[in-house]
Amino acid sequence: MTAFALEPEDRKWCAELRALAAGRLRPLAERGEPGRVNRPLVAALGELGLLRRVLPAEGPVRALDLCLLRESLAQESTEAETALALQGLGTYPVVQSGTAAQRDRWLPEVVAGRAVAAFALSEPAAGSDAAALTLAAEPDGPPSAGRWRLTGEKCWISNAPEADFATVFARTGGGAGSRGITAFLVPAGRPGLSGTALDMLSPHPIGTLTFDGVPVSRDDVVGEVDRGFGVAMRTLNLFRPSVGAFAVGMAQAALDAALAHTAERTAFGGPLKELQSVSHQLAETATRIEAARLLVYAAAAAYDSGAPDIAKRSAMAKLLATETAQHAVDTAVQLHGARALRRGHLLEHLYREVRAPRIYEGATEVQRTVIARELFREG
Ligand code: COS
Repeated sequence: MTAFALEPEDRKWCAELRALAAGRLRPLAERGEPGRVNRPLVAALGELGLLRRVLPAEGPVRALDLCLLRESLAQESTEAETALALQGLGTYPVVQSGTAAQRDRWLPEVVAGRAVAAFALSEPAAGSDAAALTLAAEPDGPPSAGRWRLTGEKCWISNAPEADFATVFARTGGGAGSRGITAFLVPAGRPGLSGTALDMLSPHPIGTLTFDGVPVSRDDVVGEVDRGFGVAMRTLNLFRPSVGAFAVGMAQAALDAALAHTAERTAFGGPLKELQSVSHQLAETATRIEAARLLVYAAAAAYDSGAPDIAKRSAMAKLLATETAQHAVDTAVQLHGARALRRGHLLEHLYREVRAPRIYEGATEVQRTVIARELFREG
């Protein structure tokens, strides 16, 4: 990729992805139950080789691939997009910091679409302030035994409680705040682990996980004891631009719908698009989407080249793209009028989908904090 454009083969791949999403994935998504894990859809993402592209067997995860996948799928099926992204988010900590045994056990299952992953960081009293989490990992026996029991609750966890495993961040207590947190790979079915599905505005599966003395051992530790906060933050550095890509995909779908509608719908003696108040809104929206897309691609390319300022770029990309998508979808709804609010309309769906990304993986306000801190640190 140059600074300003995708390579022709990337553009071709995106077109293929959109066709796959429309032809193969959307029908499966439509048969799913809102708010529940759609296992046939996850299996299809595996069979089509898309999960392998997110989590390659060899070499690093490529942020630009992840972004192009998310943007392209989002244009045709947000359910397929999010199912793919959540496999990556829950599994990437293991790819990045896990042991060979953990990777051998779970990666083949995840990329085949047979195992469903979750990323369990947020708690009822620790969302934006992730370092305030209190899920307790209490020693179970002498320190040399390397065993703990997890007690507490995780909340607003995508794919919970149905996921087959979760990367869980718990307080082992070696230090205060971000210093005493450890990441554990916790498979479903461990004694004391339960959870409930939450009925949310956002259409994808989200739930709670309750830990009542759940046993974990040093074999389950992802990375180092007391160094789990870094595992979470490095995961978010990769995934935040890709949330931006998801948002860009939704924004583009909304703009496409608005272009088609305003060309076809007549009012006041002609097509809506001939009203300058309409065409200027479309022009403004398209310009903002293009700016967001470029920032997402730039952040992804910076990630892939190992740039030092990735936390800042990643935050900027997520911030601009998710806020832009909210504006784009809202504008498209307004240009469509009441028909867009009818349950089942594409824009009614996007209106629900577009809200959560401004909150999850770091709310817009958190991204501003990250950016400001980096600016002062650089200064
Ligand atoms: N990349 C790599 N390392 C990072 C990092 C990043 N983006 N952000 C923080 N760190 C590291 C710091 O370098 C520091 O390391 P040391 O302990 O080795 O010095 C450590 O993490 C603590 O950093 P900091 O003091 O900045 O942490 P804070 O508690 O102030 O928290 C924010 C920082 C607000 C940025 C963090 O809590 C956050 O990202 N919150 C949002 C959480 C989120 O996205 N939740 C969504 C869950 S997924 S839906």
